[in-house]
Amino acid sequence: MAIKAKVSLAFFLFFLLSLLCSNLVISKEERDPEIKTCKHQCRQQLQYSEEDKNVCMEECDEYHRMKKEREKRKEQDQDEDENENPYVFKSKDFDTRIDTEDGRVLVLNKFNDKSKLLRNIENYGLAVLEVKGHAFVSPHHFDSEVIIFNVKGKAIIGLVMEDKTERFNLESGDIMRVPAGTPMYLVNRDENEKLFIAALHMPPLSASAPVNLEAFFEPGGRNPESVLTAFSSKVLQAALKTPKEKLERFFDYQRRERIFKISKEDVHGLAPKRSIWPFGGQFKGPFNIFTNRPSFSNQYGSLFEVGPSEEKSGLDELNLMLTLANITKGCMSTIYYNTNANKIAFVTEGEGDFEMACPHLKEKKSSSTSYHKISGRLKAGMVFVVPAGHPFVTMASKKNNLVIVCFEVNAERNKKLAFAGKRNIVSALDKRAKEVAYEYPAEKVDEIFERDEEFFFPYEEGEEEERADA
Ligand SMILES: *[C@@H]1O[C@H](CO)[C@@H](O)[C@H](O)[C@H]1NC(C)=O
Ligand SMILES: [Cu+2]
Repeated sequence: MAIKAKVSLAFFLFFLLSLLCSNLVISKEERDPEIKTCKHQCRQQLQYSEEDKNVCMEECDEYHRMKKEREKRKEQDQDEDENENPYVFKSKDFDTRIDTEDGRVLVLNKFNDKSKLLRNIENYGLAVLEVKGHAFVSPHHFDSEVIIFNVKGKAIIGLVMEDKTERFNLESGDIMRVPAGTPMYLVNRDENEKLFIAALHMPPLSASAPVNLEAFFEPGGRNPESVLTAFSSKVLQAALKTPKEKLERFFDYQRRERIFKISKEDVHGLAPKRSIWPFGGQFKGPFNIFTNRPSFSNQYGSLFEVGPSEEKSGLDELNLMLTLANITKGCMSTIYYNTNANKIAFVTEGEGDFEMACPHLKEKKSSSTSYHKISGRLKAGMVFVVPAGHPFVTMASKKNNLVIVCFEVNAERNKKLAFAGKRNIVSALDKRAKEVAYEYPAEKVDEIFERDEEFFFPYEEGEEEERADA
């Protein structure tokens, strides 16, 4: 009996304590100015009955709880990204800059914000455009060089010079350089197929500062705005030699979105005219990434490259290389690294996996290895970054080919050095050093690292997991 009484007393105390604690939590929340104002407003509603007021105050609590939860989740996400994988970017890492019924622009900017490890590419930014059939992207310019890669679809691009516009057709695989400050517009010239464009932004030549990917739109009025509406009315009247009323009427009339559908006739009217003058205009036209033979190609995949040495590509001054890797389903690229280039990789098709070794990230738990294994699941629309010198590998799923478009910055003198395959840096090591370093007969070392295939190999995806599941 005595024991029972003690137990129930303990229970009672515990109950009291927890009641006190929960009260403490509530009063802590009450101190939050936002929830206080919210509840205050509930009490002030004259038309509310007592019950209405209570419901209203409960809603304040609920809202506050949701907000706290959201904040907590956000923090957790950030922690995970920061600590484990600053090199892989998902859709939530993109900012939506333009979002209309007929198209949108997503931007990945400020690589340095995500991690100091990405400061080598802090001056670069990536934009992704999705434009619906027969839609028009209004004329705009950037204070950065823009290198366009037409991932999919058919486009017309118009580039404005001092006194006229040059137009070009863009096909899948086309690369086009838009010099800094050049006003441009785009058209999806197909009625049904969506147009996908990836655009790398980098500082104008001989400048070096982070780019911000903010567009200067020439057309527009007040909503959406034209860059001109930032000027005072007096200045505009004088500069355009137009009376105030006429100008206001004109700007008020401008209600078009940044991206909008246009008529078939307008699309045809915007088609580039065939030039009979063979020397072309001021701009270098598009250069297709599939023009040159692939640098590597076998049944397991192909790698296409266009770099600064290709004069016709427009990349000659930019120290930039564009590559497209098409990894056959169920296959992988070799483990390799870039000697000089930092790679900004954009997954355009399929899905797969990515692994990279990085000595800069510290393991949270103590571990015998100090090369942090970075890994990530890849999906179309994702971006991953591979700094120079970091060995990495990509694998395609069994279901689909994995297509990756890469912007490789600092590409001059860059080499891709592999750890496995016909040519690899381990086999290339001189015999004496190899035997000293590996403490193994040279032929045996070569046997491990060499194989007949080069660059792309077959890969058994997820075999271990499947066996474990079964
Ligand atoms: C990738 O390669 C396959 C053939 O293996 C081909 O059918 C497909 O069109 C290629 N994709 C791209 C984007 O080049
Ligand atoms: Cu690293």
